[in-house]
Amino acid sequence: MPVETGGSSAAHEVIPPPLASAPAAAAGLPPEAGAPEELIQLLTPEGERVDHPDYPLDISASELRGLYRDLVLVRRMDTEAIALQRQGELGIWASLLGQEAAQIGSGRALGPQDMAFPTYREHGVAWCRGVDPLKLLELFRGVSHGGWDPAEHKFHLYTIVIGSQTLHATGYAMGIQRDGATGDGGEAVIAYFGDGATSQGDVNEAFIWASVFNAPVVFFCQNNQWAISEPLERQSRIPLYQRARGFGFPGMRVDGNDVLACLAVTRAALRAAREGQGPTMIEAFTYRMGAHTTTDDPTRYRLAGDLEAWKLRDPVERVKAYLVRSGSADASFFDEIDAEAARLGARLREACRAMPDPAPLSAFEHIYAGPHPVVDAERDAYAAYLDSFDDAGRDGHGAPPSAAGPPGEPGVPRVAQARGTGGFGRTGEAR
Ligand SMILES: Cc1ncc(C[n+]2csc(CCOP(=O)(O)OP(=O)(O)O)c2C)c(N)n1
Ligand SMILES: [Mg+2]
Repeated sequence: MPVETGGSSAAHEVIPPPLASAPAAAAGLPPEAGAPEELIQLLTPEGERVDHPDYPLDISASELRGLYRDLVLVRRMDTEAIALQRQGELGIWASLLGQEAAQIGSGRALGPQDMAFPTYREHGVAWCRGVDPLKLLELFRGVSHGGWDPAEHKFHLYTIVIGSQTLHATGYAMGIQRDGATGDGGEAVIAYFGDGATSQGDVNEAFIWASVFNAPVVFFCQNNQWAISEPLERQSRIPLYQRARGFGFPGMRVDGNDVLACLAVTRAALRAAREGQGPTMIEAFTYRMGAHTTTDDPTRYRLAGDLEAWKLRDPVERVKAYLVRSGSADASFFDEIDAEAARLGARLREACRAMPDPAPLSAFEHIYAGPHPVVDAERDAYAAYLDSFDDAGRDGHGAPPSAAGPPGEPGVPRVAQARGTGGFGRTGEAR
């Protein structure tokens, strides 16, 4: 049956369903998740532990409780960040709601020596790498250029350019391969990206380089079914994980809402990378429960019913159910975690509001490793603009810098005007 989507760019278009989709009802997933034998699951949506012959996982009750704590705390961080954005404290936020298990499972599979390359949504992985959530808020508040030291946390800066981090990760992986830093207990690399990113040239190039050079990199794709308003059907005619085979390395699909399956499969793929078996692609089959970012309104392009179905596959609730079912946690444990989440929320709210504004001219720092004439010209123009306010302000005719653009041609973006003062070629393009 053709499916009608209401996507902004595909309104009223009829899109046939993807090929090769056997029912996955046994795994509690929609038909497009594929046959149960192609979906790796260790914990069902009802919180029942199941075995998979290729991915045995021995996990203690205390480790399980630790994963639950991670899931709850990153969800709380995300909820606070959305609220802070709505209150005008953050410029924008990209929610991870629904993707907690994919991020915590894969993030906890990493060793301290491993290097991770995220997109802009990997708040759960950041948590696993020991990045203070406040550092993420700094970035989305626009008061820092990045927020954390990638070398200290072995967690690269967030990357907005879709898919480009897969090339960075592959290059890095080829580097550690040449340094002899892999091997037993050695380093491996993981690159995160979305379903939409798989259509990017960069990602396909990264796959080829990683494959032919046998680079120690795991490609972890969170298939959350949407690339802003573009549905998965617009990215691929086959399940995404099957793409890996065409590039010459293994791919597998894991229940992305199952933290145990994500942990076990990522561990195995990292081990293979360390041992010299080259790259693996993991497709974590999940769903973006919220908007693409706080600037987006998903009710314009998707059905409320889909959301309701995915709520039943919640990644946090199934771990809670299993903890209770297996007698691994009691009510006091859940109360403690809730109280810790409330404390985290309060700390984030207070500290976010108290963040000092950066000096305006610091926006021009760290653009290039050394001085650059275009940047120098832009900085000088902006400094002159800021200086102009003292006079204007004294005359009582000034407006605060945040409410007005610099003097110049009306209707021309500020950046283009600032560039214009330097007289460099790109000015023409910008105009
Ligand atoms: C090279 C590039 N093209 C377009 C965009 C605009 N853009 C931002 S997010 C996005 C969708 C990405 O979808 P997906 O890879 O599925 O990741 P998700 O946001 O769902 O996590 C697009 C097209 C961009 N940031 N970079
Ligand atoms: Mg997506």
